[in-house]
Amino acid sequence: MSTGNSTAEPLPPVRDLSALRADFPILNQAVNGHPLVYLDNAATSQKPVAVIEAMDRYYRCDNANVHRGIHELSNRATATMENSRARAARFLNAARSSEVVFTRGTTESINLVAATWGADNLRPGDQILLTEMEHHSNLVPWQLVARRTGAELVFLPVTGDEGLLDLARLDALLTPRVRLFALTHVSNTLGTVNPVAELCERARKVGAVSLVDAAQSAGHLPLDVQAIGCDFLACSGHKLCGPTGIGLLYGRQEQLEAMPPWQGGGEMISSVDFHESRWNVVPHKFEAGTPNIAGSVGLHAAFDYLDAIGRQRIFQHDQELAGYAYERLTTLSGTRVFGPRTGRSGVVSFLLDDVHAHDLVTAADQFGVALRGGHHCNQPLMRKLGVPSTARASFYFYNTRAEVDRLIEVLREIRRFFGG
Ligand code: 7TS
Repeated sequence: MSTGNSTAEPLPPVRDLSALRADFPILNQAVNGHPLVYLDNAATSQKPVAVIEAMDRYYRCDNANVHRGIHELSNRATATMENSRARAARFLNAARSSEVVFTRGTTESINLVAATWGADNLRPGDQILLTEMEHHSNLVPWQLVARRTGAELVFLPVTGDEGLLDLARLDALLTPRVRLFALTHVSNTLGTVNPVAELCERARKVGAVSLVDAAQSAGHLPLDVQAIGCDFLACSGHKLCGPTGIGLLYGRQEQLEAMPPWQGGGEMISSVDFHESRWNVVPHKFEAGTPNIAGSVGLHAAFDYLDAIGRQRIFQHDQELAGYAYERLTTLSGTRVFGPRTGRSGVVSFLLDDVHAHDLVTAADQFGVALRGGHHCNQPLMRKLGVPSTARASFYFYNTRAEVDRLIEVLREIRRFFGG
């Protein structure tokens, strides 16, 4: 299936998701003499032909700068980009296109909110509530703004290896001193899926603004910002079959309108004088300079591609594969598997005997199996778990049970090699 537009083709039945592998040319190669088994999807997903070709077509036929010219190509590029924005709004079920800001990705989206909303609203004594499972992208920007404003960071704990949020502690921590509750939807290390709608509602009840880091969820499960009820949501295109260098910030219209601009430059202004300027309307107020137009085209194609499959089906597939991997890993003696046993996303972190995660991942690469080893930008969480790093397998809809079997086979080899 290669869908470059929103007219969905007939869907293959769930059991045939592996047929979609044909849409991903990169998967069909040998690495170190073995068929590639790509299990590093939490870092970045692979790209289907539909996305690659849409960007290629844009550069061949329509490329020009946006919102400037009055010539044909410029008008086409502008319409293309604004169409992508409308498509993104539909993908997130935002009420309006103007609630979608194009950014470089999740990291930039969160930094934008911290630097604008945060600097404008936080005062000494205010609290920012985060969780212990946040990626550095949803931690360090808040540390920076806390230092500037005198606000304080507080953390909702994680319950050890099982990796759930300790919701029994929420009432004590989510007090009216909390101005913002920022949390991840899906943990990139533990695979935990957090109940974000319930948590955003709890935030609202104490008058706190909420931000959801959807980097690991947007391409993996149905997402509806209105149902979640968040003020902000951030995600990256490259983790959901789209290109690198583009992502989204969803912000409720009232929030975006009340926020000061972030970067200054072309496009974000309505008029400029030598000493002062007036700002453009939302969302352009937050999009200084020439945007990633080709990226928005690829992102549009990725949204169409994923929705033609159906995110509920992708979630179901992720859960089945991760559940299977979890069970098989726990049957290997000497493995420690992190995160919840059930209801998890397609991310499984583990350790094998005394083999260091980096050695394990380097050895797996010799067998063509791409894993990730390290702290996964979760250093405080690693400290809490009492480990320097973990190995991580992360799945997407094009991965198969046979690939999980191959992973287990390779891990057995590695253990033999390291004398386990
Ligand atoms: N938030 C979460 C939960 C993430 O997993 C990541 C990236 C980010 C934010 C940052 O996304 P970016 O696109 O702005 O870089 N996570 C990972 C990972 O787990 N391995 O590599 C990148």
